[in-house]
Amino acid sequence: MLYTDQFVVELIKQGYTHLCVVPCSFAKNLINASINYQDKLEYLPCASEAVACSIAAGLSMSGKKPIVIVQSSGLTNMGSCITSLLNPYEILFPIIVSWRTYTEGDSEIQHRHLSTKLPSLIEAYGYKSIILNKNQIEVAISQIDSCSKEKFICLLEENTFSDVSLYKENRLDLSRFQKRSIFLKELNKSHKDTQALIIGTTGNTAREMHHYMPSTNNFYMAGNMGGALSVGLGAAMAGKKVVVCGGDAEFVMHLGGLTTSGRYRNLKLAYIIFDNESNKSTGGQNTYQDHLNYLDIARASGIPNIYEISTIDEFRIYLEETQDLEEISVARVKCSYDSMSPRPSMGDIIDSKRIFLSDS
Ligand SMILES: Cc1ncc(C[n+]2csc(CCOP(=O)(O)OP(=O)(O)O)c2C)c(N)n1
Repeated sequence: MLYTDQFVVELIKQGYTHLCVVPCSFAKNLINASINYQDKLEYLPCASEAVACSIAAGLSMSGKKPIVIVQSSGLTNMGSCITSLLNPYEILFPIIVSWRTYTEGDSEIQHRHLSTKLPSLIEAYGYKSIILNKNQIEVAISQIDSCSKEKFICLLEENTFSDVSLYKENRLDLSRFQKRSIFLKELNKSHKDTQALIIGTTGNTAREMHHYMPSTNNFYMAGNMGGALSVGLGAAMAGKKVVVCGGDAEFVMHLGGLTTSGRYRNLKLAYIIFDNESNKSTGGQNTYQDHLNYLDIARASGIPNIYEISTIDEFRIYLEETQDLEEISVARVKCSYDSMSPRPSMGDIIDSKRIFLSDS
């Protein structure tokens, strides 16, 4: 295992300037150390992997030394940037991709395909993959350095880095907000015995829905981060009444889903952004999105009904008011989170697709 703090100090010594990151739980310790050292090596939390790659390209062409850190599913989001920007312009910088694994029967079905195909995807992009050395920092650093000279992408395996906790000043205090599970239980009450289709976004939101919303018609979208609203838009256009449960990191990943939705106001589509200010699913890293006004963005995208919620009483009023609404709405619910989110089984995740075929 690599000693994480020493690894980051070594990156600073080698002159690296920026880490462009979309979090992954496999890279949690490296990301925590990067956040802790951000005064020396700028930590750049990015809305999507495509954004991370483009920012790094801009930095690199301007003489800086960025590194991109993403997870395997995020490498697909970077495809256009890699093939149509990095390749033709010969822009080289280190890209570290956490290699998500899969064992048969595992519920993390979103990682099944790339768990074996990742090296061939990398090859199709015109790169070779190298597995980041887990034992010797000098070797690992020289592998990272080699990515600026040749077309290599570094694969990060689980347990490569030693444990690192965020410094106190980098930890979020969400104690003044109610947990997301409290709101989900309320949603379960208000939507049980209805035909509404409830779509849960990638990560802990869908998992918690499985646990706290046993009486509703739920679709658990394990992967495709950022796509929940667009899936909901499709279902609503097919005539369904839909509630989409999203998150603050998920909201920004494919923001175009919101701008597209705004064009179609007369649909029974409610989008609830559970804003816990963090990527809870990948270790609780701050999303650093204080600068965003989620509801102003929704309004400016053409969404006619907007709700700001931070208590369970406000949530109950919102649920009552929107019960028979036949227009798109967006609600932002300020919340904290439960420390544990039990996973649904693989069968429950895959079977949840049949909800789309039931009458509504
Ligand atoms: C394309 C892609 N990039 C990164 C991830 C890893 N990932 C899974 S959930 C998640 C964070 C989601 O954050 P948010 O939507 O705020 O919900 P929360 O985790 O707080 O429940 C991330 C980064 C992913 N699944 N897919």
